Amino acid sequence: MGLTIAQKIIKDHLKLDLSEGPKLNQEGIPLVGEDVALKIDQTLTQDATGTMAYLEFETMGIPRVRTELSVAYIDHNTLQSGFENADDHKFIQSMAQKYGLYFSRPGNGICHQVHLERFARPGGTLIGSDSHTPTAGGIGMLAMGAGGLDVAVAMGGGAYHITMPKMIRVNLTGKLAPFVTAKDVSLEILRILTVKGGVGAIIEWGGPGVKTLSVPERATITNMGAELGATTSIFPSDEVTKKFLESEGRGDVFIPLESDADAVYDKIIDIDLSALEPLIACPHSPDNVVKVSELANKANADGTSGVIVDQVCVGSCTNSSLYDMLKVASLLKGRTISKDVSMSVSPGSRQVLNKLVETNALMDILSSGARLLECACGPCIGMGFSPNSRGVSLRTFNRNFEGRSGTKDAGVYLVSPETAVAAAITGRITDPRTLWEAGEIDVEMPDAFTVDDSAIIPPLDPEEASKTEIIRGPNIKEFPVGKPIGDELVCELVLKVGDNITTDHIMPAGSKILPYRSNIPHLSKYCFEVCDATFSERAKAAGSSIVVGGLNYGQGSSREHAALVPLYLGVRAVCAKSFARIHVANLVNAGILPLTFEDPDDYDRINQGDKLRIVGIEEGLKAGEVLMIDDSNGEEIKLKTDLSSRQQDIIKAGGLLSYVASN
Ligand code: MIC
Ligand code: SF4
Repeated sequence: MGLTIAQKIIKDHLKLDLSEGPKLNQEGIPLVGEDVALKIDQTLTQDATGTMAYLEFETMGIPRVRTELSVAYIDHNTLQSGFENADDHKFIQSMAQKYGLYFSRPGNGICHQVHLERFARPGGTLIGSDSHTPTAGGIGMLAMGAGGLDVAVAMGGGAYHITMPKMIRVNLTGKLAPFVTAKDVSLEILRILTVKGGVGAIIEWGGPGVKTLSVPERATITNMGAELGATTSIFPSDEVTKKFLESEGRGDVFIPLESDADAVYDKIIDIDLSALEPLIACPHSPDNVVKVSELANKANADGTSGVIVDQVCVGSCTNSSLYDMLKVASLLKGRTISKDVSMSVSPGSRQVLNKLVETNALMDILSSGARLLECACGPCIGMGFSPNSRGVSLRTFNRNFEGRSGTKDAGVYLVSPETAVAAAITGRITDPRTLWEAGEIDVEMPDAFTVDDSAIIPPLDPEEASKTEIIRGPNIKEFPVGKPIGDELVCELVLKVGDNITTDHIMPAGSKILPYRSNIPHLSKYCFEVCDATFSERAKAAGSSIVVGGLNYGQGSSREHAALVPLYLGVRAVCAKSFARIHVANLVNAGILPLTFEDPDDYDRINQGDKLRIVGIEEGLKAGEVLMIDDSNGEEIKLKTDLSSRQQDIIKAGGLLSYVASN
């Protein structure tokens, strides 16, 4: 039996504990569902999760990172409306200097875009404290999003543990038609699989259509694999990859990589690129996908058609490559955007911005009336440029969760750059194919990029590094540490929520809250604010509590704050119908017990405010089953605990930090 691309990389990076497994098949590949320890070649952090990750790394007492390379990026918290973010930047820079990391300065670009350009390599492993780390799968790297603590452990040379995923293959045939893009491929797979469809799987893209897609286009697709809940997504490494690496002056790291012809997949999906149309994800979920033409033809009260648009944003780690920006410039050339639309453009990196300047394409963007924003996440995470009240915002981004833009009642739609520009010009959702002829988009990609790494500070040599003083601002507060779970938990059901709760619900972001990512007591005031503004106070008053959720609980971001803040507020367990991968790992790392209903209908038998008891935990962890007794009505409910033996030990120790300390 042949191997998939991901299986080949996993096989090369297995850290085998021969006494304890994992169970392997004949080809030496772990069986699906086994706990797999992987050697990690590279790590990345961004600033919104990085401050906490470095505080955690510091407690491990390791003198220098033990990876091939680790990079600390500043790209999320770049709006410095007080001292907090600037202090965190200085803290992270001093940590990078002391511990041997590269430091990418604020303004140098979004971590995923810069990493693809300057560091990612085919065949390697990467984890990042950001859920869109799989962007590097576009270059054939096995790249995964993880909680900050997992990244800290990997920086220290420790393994990264995943549950061995299933393999989903997407076969691409044909070629994208003009004005249909890689973003539409992402939206199509979201339409097919939904935001839960990738959980427990690696998505491998293959077939003859692959060679028609450039590396940045592939990266748009692997980037949005995060929205499917997939462990990661990956493309082969081929001639296109080689050319991209050469254009970055990094041809030496190229290796060819493809799946074997007889590789076995758990599921195969076929997509004919030629048959796709421009697509759009409607509020408030990335899988709420319809054809752009449907909304373009929708009748308005005034007799016109096309949903009226207030705001258009181009950028984010999904669509901010030079290719995307040149397309935008080409379509805006000689045109003016609608007077009723406010448009922002944020190039993904300084390399992209510099090229826009060199080629004069930036003039075409600016002359149209669009606003140029910094090379950073910006509006994608509510760091400025929030829409007007009840505004309709079309974004080339990857998430449109309620409230994420910073305006609770805004309606955010996800689109390609082409569809975004069409709406900016007409002021309505418009199918770009009705505005332009095929030949009208004129983009010439350079053979070589102008490489300028002056905003990336390389690691110091070990002696110099060890003299570095860590700079700590007053906003850095202690983070909570979990308690050993014990045999019985007595707790109040403080919050019962429905399906697809995102980490943006649990721990919102945005420009007002993000500066407090290293200040858990302050952050805690906003926990679950989107669902119930009284949550924080009630959880604190309850002392020991449990949260109950529906399917796919904790989807979205990798922020471990969505576990650390509930921990701080006294949450000891979360019981859901099912969990998203990174969040459940973060709960375990924090020492919060994740539980699932043996019978999902039992979700309806418990109510907010109930006094609950979870009993027999010590034995139950091993058996995979515990009993919950509702002391409010005497009901007994069977719950599952699907934890590897390592995770059981972490929970018993009261979280990963205590577990690492005792090992
Ligand atoms: C996001 O897109 O939600 C973020 C902000 O990049 C997060 C990380 C964070 O919350 O800091 C992510 O995707 O992991
Ligand atoms: Fe930044 Fe948005 Fe990408 Fe998250 S999804 S890394 S906030 S650009």
